[in-house]
Amino acid sequence: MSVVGIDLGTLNTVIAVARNRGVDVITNEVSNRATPSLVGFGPKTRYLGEPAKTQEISNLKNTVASLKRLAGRSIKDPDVQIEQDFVSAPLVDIGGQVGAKVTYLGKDEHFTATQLISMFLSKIKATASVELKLPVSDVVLSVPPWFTDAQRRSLMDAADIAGLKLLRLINDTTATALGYGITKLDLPGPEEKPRRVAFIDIGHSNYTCAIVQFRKGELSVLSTSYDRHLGGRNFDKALVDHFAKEFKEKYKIDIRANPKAIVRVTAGVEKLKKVLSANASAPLNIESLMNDIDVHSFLKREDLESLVQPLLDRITLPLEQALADAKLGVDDIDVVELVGGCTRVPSVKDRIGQFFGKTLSFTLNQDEAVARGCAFACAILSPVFRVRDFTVHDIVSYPIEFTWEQSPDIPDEDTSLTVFNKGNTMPSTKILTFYRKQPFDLEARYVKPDMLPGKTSSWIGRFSIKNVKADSKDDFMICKLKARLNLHGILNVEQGYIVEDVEVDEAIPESEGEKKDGDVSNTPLTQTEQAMDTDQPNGSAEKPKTRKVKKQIRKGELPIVSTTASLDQASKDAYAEKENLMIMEDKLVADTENAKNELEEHVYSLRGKIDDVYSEFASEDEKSKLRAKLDDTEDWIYGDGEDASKAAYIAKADEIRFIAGPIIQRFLDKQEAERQAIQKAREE
Ligand code: ATP
Ligand code: K
Ligand code: MG
Repeated sequence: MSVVGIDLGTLNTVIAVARNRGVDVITNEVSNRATPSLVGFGPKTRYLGEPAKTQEISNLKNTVASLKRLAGRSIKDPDVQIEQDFVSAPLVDIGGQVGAKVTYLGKDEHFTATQLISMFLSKIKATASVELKLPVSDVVLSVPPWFTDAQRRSLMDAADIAGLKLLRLINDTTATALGYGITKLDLPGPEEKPRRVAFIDIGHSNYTCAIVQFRKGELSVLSTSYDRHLGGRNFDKALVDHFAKEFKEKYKIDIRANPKAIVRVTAGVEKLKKVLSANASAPLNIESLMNDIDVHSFLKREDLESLVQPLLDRITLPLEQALADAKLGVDDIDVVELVGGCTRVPSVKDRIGQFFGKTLSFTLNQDEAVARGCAFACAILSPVFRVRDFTVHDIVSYPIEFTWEQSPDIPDEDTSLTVFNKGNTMPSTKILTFYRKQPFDLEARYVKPDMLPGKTSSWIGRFSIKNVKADSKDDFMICKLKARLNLHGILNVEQGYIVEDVEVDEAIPESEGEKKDGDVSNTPLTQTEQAMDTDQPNGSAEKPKTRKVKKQIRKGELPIVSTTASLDQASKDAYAEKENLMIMEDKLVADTENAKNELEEHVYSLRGKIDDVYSEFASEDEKSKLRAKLDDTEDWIYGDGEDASKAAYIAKADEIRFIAGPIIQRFLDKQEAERQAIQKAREE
């Protein structure tokens, strides 16, 4: 079983794998260490990853980018409108979820964002299993820390549809921090001052800062802040705008009116931007951009800096926010680690360096740190792998509350309670207590819609608690509900049960009078308590003193029916079936293409060898028959056989083999005879 971490980036996806020697990044079918996060659709097949990039310019209407940023979003969301600027296929509404409209196999098709991501993940899974020569199932996938419940559930469903077992959705910067911490041998001990590191990741679309505290064997995220719309693509856009204006004046062409030209200029400026990270000026040359016009220009680094000034001005805000949330000052930060492609821009580095007033650190691989961290996280969770113990305490990004209808029997009962607060540790479990005589519903939602991306709905889920009734004495049932913000950062009411009060003997604890952690309610009727994820150790060996106390004894389960943003099992199964069908169709197309290429190669190589190495092993008659067959086959490949089936190509190859086989055999027999003669001579 393999242990795989995936950084699903807006632009590029990186796959890392944990092996006994450590974590390695693996290469794809064209030996790249990152795969374009793109899916495309064609008349015969899908294009996933690299082929989608190769086909992009000629297939704009059917190519979908920004995959993860579409997860769990709605077409009405202004954020999705922003995304449409970066996605060449038209985005559409599919039953409340955003998706893309494409032409595939000659037909109009609508695919939801979840489906599109699952297609891409299927490809990543195949890439990994080819490289590892092992089936791939267990994975850890990264997400921006600001992803909501619905966005996370969309990714989980996508992984599920792709046949992946998602062991954890981990926040990008937390993965980076894990990769940093687990490989450091010099972290402070439990009594020493912890090491505090600011991790800053600026990628293609997204900017995150996390302040993380390290001690030997553990990390705690203290704060996370972000600008959800700041990354390399915004730099590219500023440059495209600049050149669009310039080309209009200089060449009288309007690239805005030509989607292909925009994409080519975007690719050109991305390259130019990278060159400017290491050089004072750089050229931009594009042949036949529009109306047969070649464009030539260049840019100086200071021109770039003035064009992106408004973007640079946004860099400090998240840093201030991160420090404020962590209640720290710049001097409390020991190390500032930068990752993500956009942190290579010198002016970006300058701004960050000025803010912290210290030398920036680049000890992590900027492109691969997130994927490597994911692979470590997967290794920690995988049953087949042993790694050094390392505990990760992440935090809650948005406050979550439960609401419910007031019980008819309890007139002064509160009807809402904030159960998880921003900055609380995650994962986390809280037990909620309700006194009820009839079934009831809980609704979970984000408390502050303003904090959420775009116009995301604050609704998280509805949980119907069944089988509640008055007990034998017509009294309330004491209902306990286990609400958990789990390892993936999603919320569930995982369990419900009833308890009864009874009197029991209890040992008197030594730490009397401590306030129970996590008790966030002051109402007597509805309250939460921090559940223990592990048992408390009992240090004392002496016979403990006891006293009579009221205790709650568990009396039976309460069924819960949950409605969340996750797909139901039937829909997931249907999507998985459809995905498998598409994988098979793609494979058949690829196999057919291979059979055709092999046939073509066979024709060319035989034609060369008839008059060369095979010449002395064939009669003139055989030679002319074979030549005629090869000519026929070639005509067929470029004529009727242009678009034939795999079986047809194989049949043609067999026909050739029927004539060429005996000739080749004679050649091989002679070679073998010579080899044996040499060996015999040597032995004598
Ligand atoms: P995100 O994290 O936002 O989802 P991502 O992980 O795909 O996206 P990265 O791979 O970290 O993004 O970074 C890609 C961005 O970094 C691109 O905009 C790319 O142009 C930019 N970039 C890469 N190398 C350089 C460089 N040398 N100079 C400037 N920019 C660069
Ligand atoms: K990446
Ligand atoms: Mg990234």
